[in-house]
Amino acid sequence: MAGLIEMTSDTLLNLSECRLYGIIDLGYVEKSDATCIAEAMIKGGVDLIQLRGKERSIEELVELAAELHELTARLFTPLIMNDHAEIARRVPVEGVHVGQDDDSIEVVRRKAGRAVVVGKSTHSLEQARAAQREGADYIGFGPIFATPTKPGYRPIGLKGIKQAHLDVTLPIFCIGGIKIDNLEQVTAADARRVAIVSGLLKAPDIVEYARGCRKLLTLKSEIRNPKSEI
Ligand code: TZP
Repeated sequence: MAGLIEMTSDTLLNLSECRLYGIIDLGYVEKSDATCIAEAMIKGGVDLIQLRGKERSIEELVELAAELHELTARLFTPLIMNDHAEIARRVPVEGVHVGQDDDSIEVVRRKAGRAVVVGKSTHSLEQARAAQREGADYIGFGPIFATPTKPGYRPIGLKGIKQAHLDVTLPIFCIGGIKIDNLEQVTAADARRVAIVSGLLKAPDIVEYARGCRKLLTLKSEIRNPKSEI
C-alpha cells in the first residue's frame, strides 16, 4: 500500500497528490492552540499535518496527538508524528517522520506495529537516494534555505532539487526557510511539494497564507503537466 494513507475504511488518500505539508512545531505555538491551527491549515488547503515537539515528553505528545487526530481524521487529513514511532501504537496517526539520527525505517514500522506512512528527513542527494533504498514513503529534502527552526544545518540551496526528482521517485517535500514570498523560486527550481513550519505558524492569517501557498503549488503543477503529474 505504498503511498496510500488509510484514513477510514472507505477513504484512501494518495500521498503523491499531497503538495503542501504543514508542520505544527511546539517551539512556535502553544499546545492549547494546536487544534485551531490545524483546522486553519486544513481550511487553507494543507494536505498533510505533522506534529513536532522536540523536548516534549511522550505523554504530552500522546495527549496532544490524540486530540489533534480527532480533528484531522474528521477532515480527512493525515496526521504524521515527528520522531516517536511508539506514539503510533497509542494514537491512530497516519504516519511517522524520522530524521537521519533517529530510528531506521524498519524499526519505525516495527515500533508502530501497524501500517503507517514513514517519512525521512534528508539533507543531501545521497541521503535522499538512501532513504528511498531504505523504504521511506516520502522524504523531506532540505533545509533549502537557512532557518532558525532547524539551527546548525547548512542550507543545501535550490540546485539539488531538480536532480533529487530525477534520482528519487518518492514524493519529495522541500523544506527549510520556505515562505510564500520565496515559494515561486522553489517551484521554479523544480520542487513539486513543500513543507512549511514558521511561515505558516507565524502568519497573521494561517488560512490565507496556506491558501496562497496552495494556489502557487497547484498552478505550477498544472503548468508542468495539465493531466497527471507526480
Ligand atoms: N527539516 C529541515 S529544515 C526544517 C526541518 C524540520 C525546519 C523548517 O522550518 P521552517 O520554519 O519552515 O524554515
